[in-house]
Amino acid sequence: RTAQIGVTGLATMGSNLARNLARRGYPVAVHNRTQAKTRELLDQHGDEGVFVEAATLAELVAVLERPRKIIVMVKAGAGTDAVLDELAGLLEPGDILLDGGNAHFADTRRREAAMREKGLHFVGTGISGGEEGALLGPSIMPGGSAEAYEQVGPILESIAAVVDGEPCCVRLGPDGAGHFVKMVHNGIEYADMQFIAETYDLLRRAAGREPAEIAEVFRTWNDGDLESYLIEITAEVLAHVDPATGKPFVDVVADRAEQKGTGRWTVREGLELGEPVAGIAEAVFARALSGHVEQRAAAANLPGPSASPKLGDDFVDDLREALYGAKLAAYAQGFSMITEAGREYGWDIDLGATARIWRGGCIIRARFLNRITDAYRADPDLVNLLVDEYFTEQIGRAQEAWRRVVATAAAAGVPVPGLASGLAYYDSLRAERLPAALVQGLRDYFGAHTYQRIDRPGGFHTRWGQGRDEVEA
Ligand code: NBP
Repeated sequence: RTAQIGVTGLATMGSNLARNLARRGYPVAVHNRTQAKTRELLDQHGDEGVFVEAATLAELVAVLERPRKIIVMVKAGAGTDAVLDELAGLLEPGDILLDGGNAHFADTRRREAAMREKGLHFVGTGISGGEEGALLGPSIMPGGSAEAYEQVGPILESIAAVVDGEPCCVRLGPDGAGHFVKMVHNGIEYADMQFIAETYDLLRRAAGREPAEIAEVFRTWNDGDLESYLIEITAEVLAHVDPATGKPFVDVVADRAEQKGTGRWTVREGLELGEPVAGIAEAVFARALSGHVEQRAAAANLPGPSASPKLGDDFVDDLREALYGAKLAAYAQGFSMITEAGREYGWDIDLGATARIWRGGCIIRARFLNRITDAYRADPDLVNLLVDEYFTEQIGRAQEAWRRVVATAAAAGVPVPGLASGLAYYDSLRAERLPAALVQGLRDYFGAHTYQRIDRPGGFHTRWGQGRDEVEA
């Protein structure tokens, strides 16, 4: 028996992707290092389509139609390299390998180059949507040659989520482009969750509302501009009551947020590229701080504000605006970072298409992504999302309320690093003059690092210790 496509690595993601393919009518060859998992998949779901069992990678290669197409869905890192090395020895020029794991884009660039040397195509593919997405339709972010995409694109598009008749899958660019975009997607996911958490905290601690009431607030917000998967599940989680204790679930969960690392990758890469992804960074730092149990316990008695601020009547509406404003700022930061990476690595990523394929299947799926697509369609060279006419109007409308929220949070002693940092980004962007001029002056004073002037070209240095005359550098 032959199969049209193969999947190796049949843990949660791989087995669900294989089932998705089989259900769409593709005969799919399945392989897993531990064969018991392959058996289990076939026993439980073998009737959902045509599966061809492969006991070894050599068997997997043997049963595939040419050019062979194999999706590698193993744990990212050394496991991926091991599987790719073995497969490279078995495949023939023109065959296509897809890595659907959460690979770092630099690894993807390295692997793509190595496979290309061997005449093989390598498509580094970001896949978002978790277990359910993999089975029912994820958001798929492939990067690789146009030639390879011609072969695998139609298959990927047919198993992806669909929004308004369009598949949430598009070729984003060569080599690491797909995994880069997936990384930024995850970074934005971190930021989104942090803003939501801060908003909850303000409703809880500054406004004194109970989790069940706050769930209602989020449910209402999900009908407006904020409509998104994360807002929807926030209402679900907040409304949940712990069956063991009868307490709100959110009150019995340890308040230490963990991370697998893609948020950290985004921030590290933002630093390398000189991109101010502050919203994502604050989200990563907030998780890190939450885990500092010992320091938090030691600091628990540090003084806070002596009186609670009086909340305006529209506090809840203000919070909605602040959350929306911060979210827009974080997306602007993420898209700017993708643009800059495109310049650095020679990709030409279509930002409108990026927003379009995030509308369904993935964790940050949201209604307003349509607007981002529109913005980049209207002007593919938009320098920053916030200067698009629609978003200027939106963030302009939100900013007064956003300021009130950040001020109230500071007065109440409730930390809002994400909301505050987003506002600082907004105000920095729009500032006519930044105090960076003073920083330049200081750098020139202590280190003769030179500066540029606003009135003539060239580099200059002031002889601070010797009469303060200015010389050309
Ligand atoms: P895991 O990340 O838990 O990986 C388990 C799979 O990797 C098993 O099939 C395992 O085989 C195989 N494997 C390992 Br571990 N080392 C191997 C090696 N040296 N050689 C061959 N196979 C090896 O699975 P997952 O949660 O399904 O995720 C798969 C990929 O998808 C990961 O890169 C993950 O980051 C990414 N991803 C996950 C999600 C999600 O929601 N879980 C979402 C999006 C992307 P065995 O059965 O023999 O141990």
